[in-house]
Amino acid sequence: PVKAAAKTSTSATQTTATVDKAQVKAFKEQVEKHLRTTIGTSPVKASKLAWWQAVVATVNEDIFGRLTDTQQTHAKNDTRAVHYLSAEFLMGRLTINNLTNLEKFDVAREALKEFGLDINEICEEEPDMALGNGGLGRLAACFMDSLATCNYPCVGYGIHYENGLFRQEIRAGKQVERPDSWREYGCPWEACRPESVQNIPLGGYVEKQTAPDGSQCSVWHPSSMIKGVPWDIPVVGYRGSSVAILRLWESRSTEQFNWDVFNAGGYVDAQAEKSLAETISKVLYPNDSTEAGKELRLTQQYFFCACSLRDILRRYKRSHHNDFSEFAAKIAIQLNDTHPTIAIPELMRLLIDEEGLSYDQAWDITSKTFNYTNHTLLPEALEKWPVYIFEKLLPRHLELIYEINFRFLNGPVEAKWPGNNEIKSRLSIIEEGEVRKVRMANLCVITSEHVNGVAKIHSKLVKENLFPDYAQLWPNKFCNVTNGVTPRRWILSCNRGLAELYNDVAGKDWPLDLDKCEVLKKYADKKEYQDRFMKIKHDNKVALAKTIKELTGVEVDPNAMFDVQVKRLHEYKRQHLNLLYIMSLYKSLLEDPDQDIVPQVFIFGAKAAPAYTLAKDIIFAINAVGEKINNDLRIKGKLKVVFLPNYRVSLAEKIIPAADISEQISTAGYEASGTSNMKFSMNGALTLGTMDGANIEIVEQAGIENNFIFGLSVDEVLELKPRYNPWDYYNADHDLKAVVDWLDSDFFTPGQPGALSSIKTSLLNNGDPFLVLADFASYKEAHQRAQKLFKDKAKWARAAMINSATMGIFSSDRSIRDYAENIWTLRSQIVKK
Ligand code: NBX
Repeated sequence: PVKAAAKTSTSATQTTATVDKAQVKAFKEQVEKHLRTTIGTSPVKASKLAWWQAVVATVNEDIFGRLTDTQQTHAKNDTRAVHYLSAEFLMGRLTINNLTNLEKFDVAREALKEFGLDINEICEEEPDMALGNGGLGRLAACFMDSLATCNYPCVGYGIHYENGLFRQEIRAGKQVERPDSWREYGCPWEACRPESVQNIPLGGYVEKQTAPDGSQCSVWHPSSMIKGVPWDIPVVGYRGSSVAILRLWESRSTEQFNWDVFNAGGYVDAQAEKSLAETISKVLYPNDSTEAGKELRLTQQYFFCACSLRDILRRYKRSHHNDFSEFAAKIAIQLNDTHPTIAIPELMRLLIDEEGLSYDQAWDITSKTFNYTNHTLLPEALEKWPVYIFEKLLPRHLELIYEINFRFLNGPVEAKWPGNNEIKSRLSIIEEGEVRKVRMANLCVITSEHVNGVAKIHSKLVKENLFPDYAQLWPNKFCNVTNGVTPRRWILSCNRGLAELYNDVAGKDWPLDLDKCEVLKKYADKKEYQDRFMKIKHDNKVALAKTIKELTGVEVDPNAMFDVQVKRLHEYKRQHLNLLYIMSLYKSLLEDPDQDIVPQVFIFGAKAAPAYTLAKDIIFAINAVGEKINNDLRIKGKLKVVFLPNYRVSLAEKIIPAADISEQISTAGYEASGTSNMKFSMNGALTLGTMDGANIEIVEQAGIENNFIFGLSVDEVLELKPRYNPWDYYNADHDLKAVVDWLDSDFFTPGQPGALSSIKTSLLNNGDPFLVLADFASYKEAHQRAQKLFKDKAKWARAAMINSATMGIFSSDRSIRDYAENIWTLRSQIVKK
């Protein structure tokens, strides 16, 4: 049984809106009905988990009706639809978001209050759906919200991982990974769809056959079959517009699975292989920037693409039978990075081998269907699969890839650059060498109608630096769609105080048209509004301070400046630059404890890929430095450093609304876009960052004078890089030298000298690949500007308000409309009730 909540949790999440009594009563009755008849308990006995499940069952009653309406409307009109293929969807929790989008949050809150329950506490029972690593996966989730809200016919396709991104624990300052079994007790949002199960062939060999007319054809004899079971998660558009579907595939073994082995008496072997089939959707690979080249990973990619394409073909054939002439007019497929690239040869194979089309017909359709979004320029992140893995798993697909490549090199490339073998080897899908490899990005570019980057600067670099030869061949193929984030989750649901302020100044439609928020600029000089804005921020900081205390035991002062860096841990994101600055600040405080500095709390959250040793060392260093600083009485609490374990979507929702400073400090040219930068700015944090990714567009909107920009530009980085020597910076800057050397001592790790040395080694002996030392002085200076402004409450409030007010273009609705207009040529469809 759940005790009555002493008081409803934080003031930051309260609204004063009056709530319709009859609706509250009805919601209450529904929850109680579900508690008894769906969950099988009663109000006196129910655990918090049971209450949450009953709330979900109640909300689902609303959702499923709208889902049917949406699907019927689209089927009736035979609408063109986009199919968003992504190996990751980082959905987070759905309850508050769905209630918000159905405009039932206040009703639900009041109803639960009448049971003596706090809605926020009940919703804490929901596990995060963490089926993604970071920005790329979260972008897919924001896009689903916008697709549904803007009424675009769509399906999201992905993998139903049994285990999402690992749960991070911090033990003795170090990251420890634990499995994340998010649906151990079932997920009440999802529905299994046995009627749409698919069987996917794998392995085996290709037999060449000669047809009676003398032509050659290939027959694939796979060695096994895997069953793909779809799970549907409804995605509710804001104000109940349409309900989109996210369909995630779970792998199971089929009865056919290695039947031969089974019959030959290999009972045990067959069972072992059965578990192999079920391994495919077991776990999300936790790397956010490198490809290990693992067979299982390629199998995952192929598995979900093959299931999704069969699903798409099945639906197409329902209204078009075997006439494929309309296929490209009805179906757009977006590839979220190269992870679903194998869908390209799979569509070719289905059309040729299963549907009987010619190669040319199949290519014509395929090359009009796909589009590709690039999310990274990091060379180590560009997927390349050894040819021998393809030979083993997907021999027929390899054959088709060779054919696509042959026709490309001898067609357009030969026509443009006759006899130029150097260009051919650069543009080839196959990389020659000791281990021959398939370059997935090349296959994407060759096949896709459009290739886009995710921020202006990134798209420019994709075109000019990553694919310059392709850009010469097809200049119009390359375009930009700047990322966005959904204001429903990232303002309305997570910052109710700010949402109410916008309701008051901009009217209630701002979540559908974020440009409306710009009116707040008019109030940015008015004390009354500045006070209100900063009171909202303060309340959010009080709430976060409580969370920090619960999670880390560290006490922080909500009046201090909250400086936040939350994102995956990577050298290019430069958490260690932040750390070096904190150390230098600490050092100066030790030298002069009475100096008048702004009290500051540095807040970190970051997961490191389990095999990324230096990233893990940086996490350890942040914790070690924090431990020392937080317990040093000499500095009188002026400085605190906290590392919040297990950073994830639901934690971001608590952190972002409470930030004063948003650290976006990647080496210019390396962060494709960034998306938390947008969320922070919307919630009134000032960006302290480099001219990289979407930071550039953020300051274009909010004004460079309202943010703290520092460091080398993209051009300066490109110019410096070849002649860069970190020792020059180290030797020239006393302060920098002192903090770098500090890493070598045992000052922060008593009894363990050298425990932080790997960071120094990477900065000096390994060449400091991300120019941390080159940007240090400029970074320090930006922090000084930030401190100075923070002391002037009115000026700070004004800058924060202008940031929040000018983020309209970073609504993911704008991004989705850009895709719909420029890439998918997709029209929205009003759903009939
Ligand atoms: O995609 C991120 C970029 O780093 C961000 O700059 C960008 O804003 C965001 C959305 O466009 N990339 C990213 O998150 N990549 C991955 O998570 C990833 C996952 C698996 C993998 C490679 C990269 N094999």
